[in-house]
Amino acid sequence: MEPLLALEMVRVTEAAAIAAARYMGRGAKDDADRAATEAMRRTMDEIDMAGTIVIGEGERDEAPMLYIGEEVGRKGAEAREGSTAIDIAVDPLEGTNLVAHGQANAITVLAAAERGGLLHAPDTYLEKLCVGPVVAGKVDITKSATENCHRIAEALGRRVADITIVILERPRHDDLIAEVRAAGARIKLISDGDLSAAISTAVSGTGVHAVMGIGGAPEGVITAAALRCLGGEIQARFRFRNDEERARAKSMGNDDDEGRVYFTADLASGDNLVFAATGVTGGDLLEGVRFFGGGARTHSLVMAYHEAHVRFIDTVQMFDRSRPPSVRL
Ligand code: VTB
Repeated sequence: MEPLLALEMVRVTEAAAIAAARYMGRGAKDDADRAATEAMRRTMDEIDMAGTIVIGEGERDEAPMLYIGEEVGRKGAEAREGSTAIDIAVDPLEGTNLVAHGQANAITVLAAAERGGLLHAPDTYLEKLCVGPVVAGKVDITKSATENCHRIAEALGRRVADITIVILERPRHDDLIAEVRAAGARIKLISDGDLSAAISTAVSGTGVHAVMGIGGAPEGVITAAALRCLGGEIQARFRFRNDEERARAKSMGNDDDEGRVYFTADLASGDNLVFAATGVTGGDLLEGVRFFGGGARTHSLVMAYHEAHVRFIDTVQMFDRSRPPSVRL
């Protein structure tokens, strides 16, 4: 099922990217997010699968669609009985602010696996350390950022001064930023979007060697799915903002111990992992949506873990068959 599903899933992220890209620079992040979510929801129902959203836009009472527990896919109730159950984690628009301001690196993204193959992460924070395949297994989130900068540099055969760490620009990271600066590494501060940065660590040529710091937990699970497909690594620890979040984590079957380190396969354990992402605004990893008379062109990354294939997909979508645009190389 997996390779075929992966190719179907990319249609979902492509549709969401085209819908969201219409809002680029228009200062309306909620509209961009809604457009992406609606397109994702609509396209998912065209796929022959019995899917359940395990990471989505929120709880049933707070999100109109792609809420946690929502069933997606073309299969009706009866057909669902006999078909393979698929769990799906979506982030219809990672970087709503980036799109609203016309800035780089916004993506639409999802991960899927057999039932139970993705951690049901609550909407809280995770402290993350993400690296690519060459560095995987050589870092340790329980050690200092300084120590990890040295380990990353050593694994890559570089000087610390020649590695780049991505960190979300937030007051909570002031100490981390100061420490990484003192260690001598280069830093790329981002306003949003640690998920695409994390994937970039595992794709050489992006110039990103690690992601450090605290970001969203749901996105951490999707990050894990991508890094597992690419042979990279995420190490993570829950960082709850309050007791309510801690209780919620527990009720969802998670360990509420902030000391526990989750590794890549703890967050995305499935063997039939599928990952798809499409660029909305151009960035380090993917090109953004380019509109032209009669169509749009999208750039996506699609992976199936078992199949061990990583595909970059360049798609031209024609909006009007009666007036097809000329397709360019
Ligand atoms: C955002 C977003 C990240 O985490 O920062 C969010 O840009 C949480 O941080 O990509 P804030 O609450 O401080 O904004 C991510 O969504 C994903 O991990």
